[in-house]
Amino acid sequence: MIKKKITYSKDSELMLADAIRRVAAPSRRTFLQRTITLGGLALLTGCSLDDDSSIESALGQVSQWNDRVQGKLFDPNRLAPTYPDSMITRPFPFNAFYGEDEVPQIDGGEWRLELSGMIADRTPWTLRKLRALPQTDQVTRHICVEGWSAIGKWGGVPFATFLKRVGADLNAKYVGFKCADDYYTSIDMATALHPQTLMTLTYDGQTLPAQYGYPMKLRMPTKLGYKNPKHIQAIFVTNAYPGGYWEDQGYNWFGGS
Ligand SMILES: Nc1nc2c(c(=O)[nH]1)N[C@H]1C(S)=C(S)[C@@H](COP(=O)(O)O)O[C@H]1N2
Ligand SMILES: [Mo]
Repeated sequence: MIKKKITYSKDSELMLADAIRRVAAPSRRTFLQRTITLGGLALLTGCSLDDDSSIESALGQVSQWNDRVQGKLFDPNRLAPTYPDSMITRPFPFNAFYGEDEVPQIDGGEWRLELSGMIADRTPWTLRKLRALPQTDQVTRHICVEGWSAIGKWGGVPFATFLKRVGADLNAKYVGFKCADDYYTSIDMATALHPQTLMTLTYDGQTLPAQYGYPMKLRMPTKLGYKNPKHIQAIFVTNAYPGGYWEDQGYNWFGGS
């Protein structure tokens, strides 16, 4: 069999650079631009890439393949590094898809955590009830794909404790989150059950401040910043891929750190 050699013009190289800019997280762009060639991408995905949308879908396929590999490599018992209190970054950086003056102001007394999907007891939870569960805290590093990282101290309820308590189906694939600011994301069950995955109620020993996700955020030192939802309003357990705010715009779904 004679293989047709596909050659790519300067134009298609520009299309690739453009597609990478659209789908890749900022910190990965330079890396991808240096390592991915159109020929390589075509070989990986078995498609000839001659327009914008085929390039974008090929990059998406590589990202999904990356999700599966990260999922397989994830060791549910391996702990992320922890640090002494003296290494906490002060002040801790704020980040969201909007500015700090637009942080949602939530009334903790009125707030209810809604549960749905593959969960036996879907009764909504109050903040008071969450605070009555056994609490723990940890000092870990938060890594944001926008190019910064910082060490912080988060306290709250191990998510595994909560999921077992409400009778979540621990064999389901995904746990999804809906937030008060229209942010949403989802994680794999193995990470949900990881011992350092925390339903966070405090920051540095104080009630979680508004800008860091009051009344409750999910903190996972095994995942990148965008996978850590703040101001959580609803949690659901499902086998149907739920995506996420940045993930649906091309960020890698697994998002391991
Ligand atoms: N609800 C909500 N959660 C969110 C975000 C957001 O915009 N809204 N941004 C994510 C991103 S990209 C980062 S880096 C962290 C920032 O958390 P911090 O403000 O505690 O540093 O929150 C994550 N969780
Ligand atoms: Mo981020």
